[in-house]
Amino acid sequence: MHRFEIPRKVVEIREDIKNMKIRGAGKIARAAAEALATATRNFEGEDLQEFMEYINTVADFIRSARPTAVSLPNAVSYVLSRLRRAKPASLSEARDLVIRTADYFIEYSQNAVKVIGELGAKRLEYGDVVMTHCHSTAAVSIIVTAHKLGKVNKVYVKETRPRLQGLITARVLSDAGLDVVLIPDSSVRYFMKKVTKVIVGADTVAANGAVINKIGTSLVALVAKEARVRTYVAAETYKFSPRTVIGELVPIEVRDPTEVVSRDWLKNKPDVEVYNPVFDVTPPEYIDAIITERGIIPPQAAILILIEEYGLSIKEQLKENDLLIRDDVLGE
Ligand code: RUB
Repeated sequence: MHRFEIPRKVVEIREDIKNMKIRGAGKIARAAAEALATATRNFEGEDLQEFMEYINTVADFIRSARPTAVSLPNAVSYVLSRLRRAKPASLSEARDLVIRTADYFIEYSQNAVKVIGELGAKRLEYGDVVMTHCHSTAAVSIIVTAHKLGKVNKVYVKETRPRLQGLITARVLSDAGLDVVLIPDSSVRYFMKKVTKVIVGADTVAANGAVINKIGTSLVALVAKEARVRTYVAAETYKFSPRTVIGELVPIEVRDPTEVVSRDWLKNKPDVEVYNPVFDVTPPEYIDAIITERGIIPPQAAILILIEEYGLSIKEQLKENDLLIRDDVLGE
């Protein structure tokens, strides 16, 4: 139960993230920033202290929508840590700051995806055939930019069970003029011999360069390594997880079994356990480079991005930025 009433629009944004109407780590981050701005516009009180408590309540509420993509808590902390550090003297100053910072984050994020497209396209060669997994806006940005440069024409898109995000990617890439082959997830090794580069997105990049992305990503990277095909990860820097520096593990979301089989099937076969983890971890050894808006880095350099962002005293920064894990935030 919250002390403050959460505005309806903010409740809707959280619901949309939870039920994946808003999905993909970048879009989730932008929606979180938007939720903070919306909540600020809807604040009806007149007291600064009360506003600070209110916005923290909204932040906790939004952060708990989905557990795996670190872009969600990072976006919230981006706005709130700046608010706290600015020590606003009045309510209107505080409101203005939240709205401006949230808008800035959204703009930064959109621009980052564009820059990643441009940098990533440089790594592709004329005649490359790409394989991708799930639907990543950042990965799509690279493929489409490379296509516009005449470098890539053909893409193998994995359907990505159980939620079939591959169908979104197939549609977007086909609309952009690429030759798209939609393939079942289980056929990745069959098709890898026709592929010259793998490009995927990320929900979270750990301090050691491991990448957490849609379940099945680690298998694509494994098969690509076997076939000596390079795997590139497209990830904005707000997908790097500061908490992993102090040994926190990235929680892997487990979703409802009805995403895998029908409710009737489950009812008829109650003795069968259906388990639906929706992300997996690709170790850094399977990744050739991570393409960020600040440059292309080997996965082992992930820690440098985190130090650049949070400084060397990461633990203190985590506390200040409210990014230390809090059980009450992840629970329902
Ligand atoms: C989406 C997914 C995407 C990353 C990156 O999972 O794994 O590859 O979030 O996407 P879900 P983007 O569909 O469960 O949210 O590059 O768009 O941020």
